Amino acid sequence: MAQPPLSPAKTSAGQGKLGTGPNRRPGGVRGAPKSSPPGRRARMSPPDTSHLSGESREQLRRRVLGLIDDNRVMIFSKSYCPHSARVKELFSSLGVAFNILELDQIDNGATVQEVLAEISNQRTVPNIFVNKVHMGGCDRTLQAHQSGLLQTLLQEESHESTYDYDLIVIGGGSGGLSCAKEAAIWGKKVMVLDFVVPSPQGTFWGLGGTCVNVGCIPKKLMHQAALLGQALQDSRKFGWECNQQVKHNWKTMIEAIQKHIGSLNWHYKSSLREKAVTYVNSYGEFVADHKIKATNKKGQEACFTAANFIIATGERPRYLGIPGDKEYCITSDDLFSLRYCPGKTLVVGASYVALECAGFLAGLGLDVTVMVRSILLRGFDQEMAEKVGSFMEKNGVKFLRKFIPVMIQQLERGSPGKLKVVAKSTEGQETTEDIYNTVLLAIGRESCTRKLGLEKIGVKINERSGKIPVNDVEQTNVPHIYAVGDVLEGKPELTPVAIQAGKLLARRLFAGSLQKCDYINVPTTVFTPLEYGCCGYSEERAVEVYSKKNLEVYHTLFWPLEWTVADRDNNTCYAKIICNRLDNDRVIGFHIFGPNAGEITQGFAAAMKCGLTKQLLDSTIGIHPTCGEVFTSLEISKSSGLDISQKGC
Ligand code: FAD
Ligand code: NA7
Repeated sequence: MAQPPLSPAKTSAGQGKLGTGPNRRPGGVRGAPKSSPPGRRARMSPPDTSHLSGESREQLRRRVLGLIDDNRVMIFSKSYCPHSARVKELFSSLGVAFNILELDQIDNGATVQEVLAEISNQRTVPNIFVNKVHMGGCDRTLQAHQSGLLQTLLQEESHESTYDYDLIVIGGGSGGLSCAKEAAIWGKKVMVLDFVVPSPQGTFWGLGGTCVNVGCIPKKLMHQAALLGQALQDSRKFGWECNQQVKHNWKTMIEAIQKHIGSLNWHYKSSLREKAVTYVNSYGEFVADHKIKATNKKGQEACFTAANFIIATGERPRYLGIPGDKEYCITSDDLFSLRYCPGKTLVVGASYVALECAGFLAGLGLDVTVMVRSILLRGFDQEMAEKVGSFMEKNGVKFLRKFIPVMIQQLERGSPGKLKVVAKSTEGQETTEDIYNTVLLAIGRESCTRKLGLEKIGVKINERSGKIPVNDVEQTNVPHIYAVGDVLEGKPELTPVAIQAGKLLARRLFAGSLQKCDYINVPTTVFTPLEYGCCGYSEERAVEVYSKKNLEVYHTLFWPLEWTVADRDNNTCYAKIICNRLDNDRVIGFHIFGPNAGEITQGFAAAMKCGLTKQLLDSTIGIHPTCGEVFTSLEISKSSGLDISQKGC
């Protein structure tokens, strides 16, 4: 439905100029109305939209944003409101022209008020914006006048119109794309630069970043491939007769997974196009404060400027720095599109990428060894980590503990070839040699921040880790440069975290929102053959923070119903919660090792956000027969020392 534009009363030249604080709305909303005489009332004559669809409300929101963007001083007011009158007097006394929209004098004033609440977190009037900065109401504007902030804001000149873009995002992965798309929704002119530097083995991929191409998505699909193998075995006990030899075809799996990834790459490109985000397949490097050089794969260079930048360049796998590693080893960047079955595989590393890959490769029937430098799953609850390890060991994965590789030598070329791996003990002089078809390095990841030209513009990084420190609004030490996702120092390296941080950042920058990304109690799951899901503190960390005497840990082993007929072990799956006695037995740590742990953990994470306590868990009625119900009947505390083993069903 066509709607007449809002008609703001434009006062002075006032193309807003903004800085980059979280409340600012730099850049103009394209297509928004232009100037009208000083001091005039903004006309707003659209029909009442309160009954209309979300899309029409979205149009209204854009038009409200247009008023804010195009007017140096924009006052949303009610004609009878004494506070609004005071603010108008203030601007008049300063000789500053302003624009007013009297919400009581338009049909859809209530809806505009709701939209303003979404934009600015403020429902009341007057609601004042100066040079696109949300000032707040009467009191805050008067205070800003007293402190001189208001005058400073009024004096600012606009530079934004001189930039090519309102926002340039470097990195088209989980965080970058979410931020770019959200900024475009708010009418900003946005560019995304994304470029994949091929791995040392020559692997590269399309738009979407790590998660889509070489992370979560192919990993989970390969995990599923392995689970199906297990299900085939279980199925015989349930009466399925599949006498013929069942074998797995690596090439078929890879083709199917890559086809899915291809469709996701296409989807990402077209969703950028739909939102009018400019996508450039080039490598970005800062050359000046507001200027970036983009180099494409042919080496052609172009420069672009922007008011704001987001660094979302993620990480790439680390190498060992020993003879033969880059020549002969692969990493997760190569595994998911490997054209041939890797055969007998050595996985180096013991964190979640290593164990997940080892788990699904073994599940597909391969001979797999994991070389562990120290402990499994550093940073995770160690009791759970050992359970993950021993389950994998029982299911055919070999562990070579306290060894590190020192040399990789090619014995035979081929697909796969043969590699000799020499390793040495971390505890003594002992060395070992073995032959593998494939060596997969999963020894951590390095932030892609060192070739971004950050030193040229003064953005600080942690020199050791390459990570970027930011404040609680993801702003670096250079005010117009922000960062999200895996490049951030001290934040969880997970796709949903990057997505949430990117989206909220765009809303703060361009939509007047104040909501920050909450990095506390982020749930995660290790997709090993038997999944491990967790949220909140590990037991070790909880003890460090709260001390043992203030904690109660409840736990139990459990036997999933599906495992009974399948004759699988009745004392493998395990559930544990850690409760803070000083805080009403609040659940501060949630851990589950069992089938579908990822699905289970998600719901309990939401409950923890709502302040889940042991009592609330006890009063929750379970869903029978499920694994998740075990948390509604946890009776045995660890401190009691009582036996938790399962005798039967
Ligand atoms: P990325 O998604 O890595 O995107 C960064 C993009 O920037 C890349 O496309 C990169 O090529 C590009 N780039 C880098 N430098 C430049 C430059 N100078 N110019 C232009 N472009 C550049 N997370 C989960 O939540 N669940 C999981 O199950 C999970 N599994 C994983 C499994 C594996 C094997 C790995 C490696 C990771 C996994 N993760 C998982 C982590 C998840 O993938 C990351 O947390 C997420 O992708 C981070 O998003 P990002 O936007 O920070 O960076
Ligand atoms: P992590 O979580 O950084 O873990 C790295 C693992 O590799 C860990 O087990 C390390 O052992 C081990 N490691 C590190 N360096 C070496 C060397 N030189 N030799 C042998 N073993 C080594 O990395 P991931 O790849 O699992 O995951 C990184 C992120 O990527 C993760 O957060 C996901 O979001 C995706 P240590 O415990 O240090 O002895």
